[in-house]
Amino acid sequence: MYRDLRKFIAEIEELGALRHVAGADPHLEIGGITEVAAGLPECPALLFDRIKGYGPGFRVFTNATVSPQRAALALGLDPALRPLDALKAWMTKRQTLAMQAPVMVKDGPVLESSDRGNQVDLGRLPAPFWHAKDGGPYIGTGSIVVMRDPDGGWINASIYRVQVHGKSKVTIQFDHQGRHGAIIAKKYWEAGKACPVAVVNGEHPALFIAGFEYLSAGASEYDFAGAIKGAPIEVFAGPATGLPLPAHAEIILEGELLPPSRETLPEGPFGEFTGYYGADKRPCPVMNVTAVHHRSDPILLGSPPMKPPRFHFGLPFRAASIWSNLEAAGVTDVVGVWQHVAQLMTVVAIKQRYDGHAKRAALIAAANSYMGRLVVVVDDDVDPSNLADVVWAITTRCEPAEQIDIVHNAWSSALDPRIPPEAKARGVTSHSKAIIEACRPFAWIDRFPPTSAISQDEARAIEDKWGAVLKGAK
Ligand SMILES: Cc1cc2nc3c(=O)[nH]c(=O)nc-3n(C[C@H](O)[C@H](O)[C@H](O)COP(=O)(O)O)c2cc1C
Ligand SMILES: [Mn+2]
Repeated sequence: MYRDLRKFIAEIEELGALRHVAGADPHLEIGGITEVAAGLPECPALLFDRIKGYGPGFRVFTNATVSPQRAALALGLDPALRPLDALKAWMTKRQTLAMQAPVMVKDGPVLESSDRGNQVDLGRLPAPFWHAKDGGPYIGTGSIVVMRDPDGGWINASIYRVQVHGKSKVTIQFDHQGRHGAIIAKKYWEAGKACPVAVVNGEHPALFIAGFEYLSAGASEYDFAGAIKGAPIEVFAGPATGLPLPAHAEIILEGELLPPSRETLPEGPFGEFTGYYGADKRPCPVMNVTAVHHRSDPILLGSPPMKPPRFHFGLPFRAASIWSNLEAAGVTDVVGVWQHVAQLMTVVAIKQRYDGHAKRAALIAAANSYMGRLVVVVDDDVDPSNLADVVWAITTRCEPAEQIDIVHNAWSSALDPRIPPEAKARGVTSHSKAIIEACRPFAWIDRFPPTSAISQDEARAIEDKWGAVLKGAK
């Protein structure tokens, strides 16, 4: 597998999916170009150079994994796989991953340039101002926040957004208090200490993916990334914090996260993955940055949230976990799970074997659908990754009066744009979910009118045999 982000970018270039952009403005233009590009059918990845106001060499890389092909590539899977096959391959691989603890090294390219103490000036790094109503520039949209649990000593390394506030201060935002980073920081604060912390940017894409996974407390995202990579992540001891930090990352900030009793700063608002500003500016923990390390000609990995269907990952990784949850719970005959609208809608495809099978699958999927109001179950002839097919199934196989259920007070978050402000003020972070059984009713499934469409298998065979002709080959 590729060694680091630079090698990953080189592989994308080989696939013809990289565009070089020169002269863009970090104030709204990089964000705008990124959003427009992510909406194009080919979703190109973008490498920005000669960024307005910065010297050549300081680069920003966006849309790294927004296409299914590049999400597969990042996992070391064949990018030519059909998206649902790629997700299934990941679901299967994920179940048997062998964790790999990082190895310590003495040095690394990220130490090519280091600033300490009052030399630190975050203004030298081109942190983009991504969306028009954002509260400021964000250096961390796809970066990993590293902390050590003071009790167990294990390392948490997951993604929380990082806003820049002047020369040497940033804020780190936890969506809710259950985030491992929030739990760890609180332990230091309750002991009257600041929490040593590092923000790692331009990390290996396997770590970017690991940083989004729901792992259990005590399980390090570093080990999970090593498992994906098939080789341990190489880390060195951060000179300012002693935290283990990836030697091949592009940019690393070290410092301490101050107890909120000492200082907070207003964070946000920030355009979120729902396509809204669901949460207003609010007080947020502050990181005092005491060291900045970066490679020569560093590449800042940016993964701004954008209006759906654009999403950080072109394969819906959380659908792979739900697929595993279904299998672990003993639900048989699941042929596919997918999420649309940037994970706000979950679809499960099953081959029905008994009455109640579809609802059993739906309830498990609904329980684990974060912020998603729609959960749909379809039959095995419907491709769950094809939204048009899913809507066709809903409109032809679902009698709303009989096959839609509403579950109340289910899992959402403070970022949900549809929870009324008064309810949010009362602490409401739940919503209702509609479970849509878009399957043929099991009791008379044999008498349901047959479909006139060719089967998915037939369609694939035709694509394999005639695809080149259909694409215009002579
Ligand atoms: C690009 C990106 C940005 C994210 N931003 C945040 C964020 O600002 N705050 C947050 O709490 N979670 C954010 N998340 C989600 C968390 O990274 C994710 O839920 C992770 O599993 C949390 O890790 P933890 O269990 O170690 O706390 C983001 C995810 C991605 C992919
Ligand atoms: Mn974690």
